[in-house]
Amino acid sequence: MKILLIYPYCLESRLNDEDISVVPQGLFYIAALLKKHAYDVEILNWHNTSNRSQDIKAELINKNPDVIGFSILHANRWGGIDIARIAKQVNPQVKVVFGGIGATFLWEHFLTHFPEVDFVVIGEGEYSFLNLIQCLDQGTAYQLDHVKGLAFRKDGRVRRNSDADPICDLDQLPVPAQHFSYQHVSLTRGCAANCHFCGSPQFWGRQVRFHSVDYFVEQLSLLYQQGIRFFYVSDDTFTISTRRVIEICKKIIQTQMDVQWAAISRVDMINAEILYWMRKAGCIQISYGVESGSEKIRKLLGKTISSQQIRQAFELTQKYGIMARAFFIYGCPQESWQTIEETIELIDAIKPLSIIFYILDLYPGTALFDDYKNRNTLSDDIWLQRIEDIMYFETDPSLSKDLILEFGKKLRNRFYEKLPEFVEALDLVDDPEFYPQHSDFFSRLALTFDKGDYSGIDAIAHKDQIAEKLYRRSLTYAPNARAYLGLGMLYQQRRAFDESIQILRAGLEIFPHEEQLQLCVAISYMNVGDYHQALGLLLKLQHLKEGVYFIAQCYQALDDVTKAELYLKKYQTL
Ligand code: B12
Ligand code: SF4
Repeated sequence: MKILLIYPYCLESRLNDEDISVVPQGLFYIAALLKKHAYDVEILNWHNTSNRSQDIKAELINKNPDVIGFSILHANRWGGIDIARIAKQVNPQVKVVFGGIGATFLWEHFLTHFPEVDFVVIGEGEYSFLNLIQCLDQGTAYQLDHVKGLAFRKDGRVRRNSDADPICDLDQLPVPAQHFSYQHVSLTRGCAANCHFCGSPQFWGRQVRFHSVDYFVEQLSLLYQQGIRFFYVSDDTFTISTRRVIEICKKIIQTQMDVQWAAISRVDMINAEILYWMRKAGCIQISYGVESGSEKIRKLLGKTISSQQIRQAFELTQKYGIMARAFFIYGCPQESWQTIEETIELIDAIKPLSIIFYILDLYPGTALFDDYKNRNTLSDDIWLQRIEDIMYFETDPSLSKDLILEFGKKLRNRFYEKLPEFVEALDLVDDPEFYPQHSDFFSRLALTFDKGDYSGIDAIAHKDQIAEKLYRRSLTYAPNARAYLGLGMLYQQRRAFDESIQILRAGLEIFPHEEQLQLCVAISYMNVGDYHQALGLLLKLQHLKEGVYFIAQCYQALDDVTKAELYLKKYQTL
């Protein structure tokens, strides 16, 4: 039996494509369990196949699956429907299963209106899907009634079996990294909080379940062996158990895994001890849901955190050289210029170095969506419209699209305007044990202004001066190849080649094998006309395409036409 697991495309493209381009972690768990039971299963990341129905058709003909499972969030449900339709045209016998958070809360809607959807797996998917596959494999239709967590059509009506029991011991699930490569990992399932805009509590339950520390670290090690060096820890609140997190951090340090990672937490679930260990073990960013500066709005959203907790968490996190990233939501019930001003005040107080601003969306499975449906006596038929989602402001006559856009503009501009001040105010813990980490922190932040996310934002003033200051701050803590390179390149851009050579040479004394430093200093030498010095360095970099290119340039400048042509030819074949 051939099983395809597909992550379908969303309707709209995003500013940050990364948000929608990653296969949900759950699909790896599901596939690993199927593999353990000797099923032929393949995962397809089709987040970018919108408008490519011919390719989709050809691929489905080629793969010829018996069952297709789609991972549905919400924004990608139409992608799932479109692909399912093509799959049914190709082979009317293929069984289509929808699963995931977006399928769970709209199971009845999908089974009522979309004949191409045969089954919906509700909630946590591993065992329900496996049981369904085993039934289909054995051809025992009557047993479908016994598959917990399954909804389907029977005798012309939609039917939902009893819910599946939550997997109490998450470690009984095979480690997906035995078969797959990915960067998103998690320790827990469930969230003890109950924010009204979030689907997690209803989907996973408010009882938090854990993988063991050993399972989690084994997963990291397997991925590390595959060459993965950066992880996204995707738990709703990774730090919910201080003991477990510290144990994990100690194991990462003991095993000398040279990794960096980002996590998600809550401002009321963080303390100095945990931050100490997280930073030591390579954590570089923690994202916190702050949502709004208005206490009134936070209350309406069910976000039970105080301004004091928010301030403390941001201060403490940044002290350890971890980027504290804030999630804010605007366009909320009772949003006004006054509440936007309160959000700005809070931003000024917590001085975050990164913010993601979202407009409040209403998702099935959330208290706010239920409230909207009840207020307007609506049914799930609203999702028959070919739209991704419904934004809260569209349901509230006191808010208009123009006003929301103005709010967003104001928030973003104010943040960018203040960002240089926030950078200036950074005050890291003065502990020599952390100096290498601090050095890494400042050089990475510098890079963000110099070449990364902030480099293209006009509203941020004096980016190259900020970057220079940060690279220099990095070097006050410890030597850092990224900082030397960054500074060397900044001087190059300013055509201050002698200074560039000086700084890059200093870097090369400490990091003699850093190829980018060698390449960069060679370019500076070329710019001051010292082609012999440049060649001396470049000839060691013949395995790099850029190296070969600049060797050709040097020979050309030195009038060695034969060698220049030789290297140019070599460059063209690389
Ligand atoms: C980490 C995370 C992200 C990460 C990465 C996600 C990833 N690709 O792994 C990033 C930052 C990229 C991200 C992006 C977005 N996210 Co997000 N994200 C999460 C978070 C915190 C954890 C997801 C996770 O790893 N869960 C653990 C794994 C094991 O579960 P899982 O993947 O859901 O799979 C299980 C089940 O869902 C089910 N299942 C899943 N697929 C399938 C398929 C089949 C066939 C079957 C049978 C079962 C099944 O079985 C799996 C195993 O039990 C969740 C909250 C949560 N706790 O669920 C929000 C959440 C899923 N995200 C949410 C949102 C809104 C978004 C964005 C739309 C944000 C934005 N505005 O751009 C984007 C876009 C995503 C998209 N394509 O639509 C919402 C979804 C609401 C909804 N109904 O759509 C959630 C629930 C948070 C919330 N505020 O409510 N997200
Ligand atoms: S927003 Fe975060 S804290 Fe709130 S319920 Fe969702 S996952 Fe939990």
